[in-house]
Amino acid sequence: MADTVTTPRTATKKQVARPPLFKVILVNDDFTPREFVVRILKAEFRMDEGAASRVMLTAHQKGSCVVAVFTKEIAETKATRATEIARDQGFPLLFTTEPEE
Ligand code: TYC
Repeated sequence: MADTVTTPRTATKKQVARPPLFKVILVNDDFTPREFVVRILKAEFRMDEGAASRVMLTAHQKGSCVVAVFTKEIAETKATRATEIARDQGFPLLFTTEPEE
């Protein structure tokens, strides 16, 4: 009896904890200069000129554009910070966040 070995009937799979991700979204407006949008994307989201210009143009033409994806707190911090920098310069530029499906 002491030697009885049992094998589990169900396979257990290791769950890797993956935090939910949030998108930072650039919202278009009619007032913020294109060059300023590109400058903020480069400075706050470490994008190069080409990537920043493409994201800016997509938001300009479609109304909004996903900038990047982060964990919740980082996405919110970056969106708030970038929006505040624009406010400080007198522009209504807005960055928002939303959960990734
Ligand atoms: N639409 C602005 C303009 O024509 C430029 C702009 C682009 C503003 C993207 C915001 O998220 C934005 N000057």
